[in-house]
Amino acid sequence: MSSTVSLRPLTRIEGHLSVHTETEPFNENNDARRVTEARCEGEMFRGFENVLVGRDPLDAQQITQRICGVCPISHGIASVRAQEMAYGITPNHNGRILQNLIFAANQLQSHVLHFYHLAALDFIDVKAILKYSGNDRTLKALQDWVTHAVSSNELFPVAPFLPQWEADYVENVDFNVGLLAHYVEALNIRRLCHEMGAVFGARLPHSTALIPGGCTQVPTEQGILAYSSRLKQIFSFIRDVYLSDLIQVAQGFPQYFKIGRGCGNYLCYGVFLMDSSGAKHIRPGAVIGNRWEPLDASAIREEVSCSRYQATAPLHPSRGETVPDPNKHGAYSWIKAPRYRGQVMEVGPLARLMVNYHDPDNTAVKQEVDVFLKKHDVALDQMKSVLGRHVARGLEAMRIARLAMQWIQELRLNEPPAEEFEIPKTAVGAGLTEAPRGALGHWLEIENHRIKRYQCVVPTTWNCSPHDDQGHPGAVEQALTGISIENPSQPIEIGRVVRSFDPCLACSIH
Ligand code: NFE
Ligand code: MG
Repeated sequence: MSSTVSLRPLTRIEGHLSVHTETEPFNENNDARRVTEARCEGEMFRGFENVLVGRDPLDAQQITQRICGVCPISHGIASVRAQEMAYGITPNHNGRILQNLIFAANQLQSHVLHFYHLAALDFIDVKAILKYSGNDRTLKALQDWVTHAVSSNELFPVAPFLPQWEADYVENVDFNVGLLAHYVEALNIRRLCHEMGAVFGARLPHSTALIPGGCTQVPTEQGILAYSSRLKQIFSFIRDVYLSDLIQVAQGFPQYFKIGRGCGNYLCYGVFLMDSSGAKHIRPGAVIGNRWEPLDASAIREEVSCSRYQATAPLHPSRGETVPDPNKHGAYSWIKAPRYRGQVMEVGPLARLMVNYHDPDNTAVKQEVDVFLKKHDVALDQMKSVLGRHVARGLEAMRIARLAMQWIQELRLNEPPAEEFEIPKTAVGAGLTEAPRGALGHWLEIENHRIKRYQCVVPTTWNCSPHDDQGHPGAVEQALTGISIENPSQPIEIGRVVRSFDPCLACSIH
């Protein structure tokens, strides 16, 4: 008889993800057992797509940002891209740069958040702080906190640090305490990212300044200084702290270059407009098997056979429907199942890396990745793993910070920050971009100057999708299948695999 191991909720924020795994039976010795099947369940319906129907299209970039507090700018950008197509405009010079700068700030915030605050505690032995003998005030405060909690058995007040699962942590006090110190420092870096985004975004996390065609804020010398001074600090944190912590974790847990491979297909819509032609710094494309192909957005379908929505044939998002059916027979999740040419696709930093690496016209990314892989003796194929996803995210943070340093110098004082537009009576538009967690699309239909249809297909919808009508499990479900669990009551392996995708359930169901 197989055993079931279920975790709910699984993520440290943006909750309501449950993961259920079937494993080979555990014997009396409790030997590690392989996962034979996995199911991702999104537990809550939200309904943003339906809330938008009948509204002024200009409400969309404000309302869709509320889908999530972690990646709001991605939704704002996807929405303004969809509207720009519908209105027949592209951002002017300043509009494009300002959007890129606000977006970069939010992407950097999200990558730092993910590594330190959502994932790192899977790899840190928090109780190592009890052996700390230095004088750092923050670490001493953390030590007092943990000492009190452990001695009084009151673990709740030290969440999210304790309680934590027993696992194969690295037995080195400096390793663990160093990561804890950076966990705290990263909180400050995220504050700087939010402040940096608010310089031109007016406020964060939900920017009021994003509009179709650009931004409502004009570039000023003070703004440029305020942005650059923060960017310099963030840049050096990523280069000197984040990347070196990533390498330490990779050296401490090398087995995770072999665990959590997943479906092996990668999709990227591309992000950060380079000019008015629509070309993007991170380029779009797909890799199926090891074969690269240009992106064909007409090949996207969402299907709902295992999702709690009224059954339809698989639909392109421009024709998509969201009709909840909570008691649908055979359905086990509120997440839909997007597919590309009928294939399960992984999205996110690893997908962007793979798609850009294999893109025949993009030798720069290949060179950069090859230098890293050679230096650390990692094969490209090993990147299809838990650690590969973390490494891809870190390398990308570095690339985005470098790009932002370029963009901030390209703003033109005394030029308008946005293109003008009129809302047509009838129009359609699609906004394809990359959120921190992967490919994000908004599809919009306008009738009588109002929104008639609004559909979002979101990164975690791709990654945490349930089985489809062909019986193919989603990307995270596939990454879990085949892993071994040492201890069914402390299934840290499941947490490490799933969190390497950085799931956001608020986004995935929207
Ligand atoms: Ni709510 Fe989001 C997802 C990202 S979508 S965090 O999935 O990144 O824009
Ligand atoms: Mg949707």
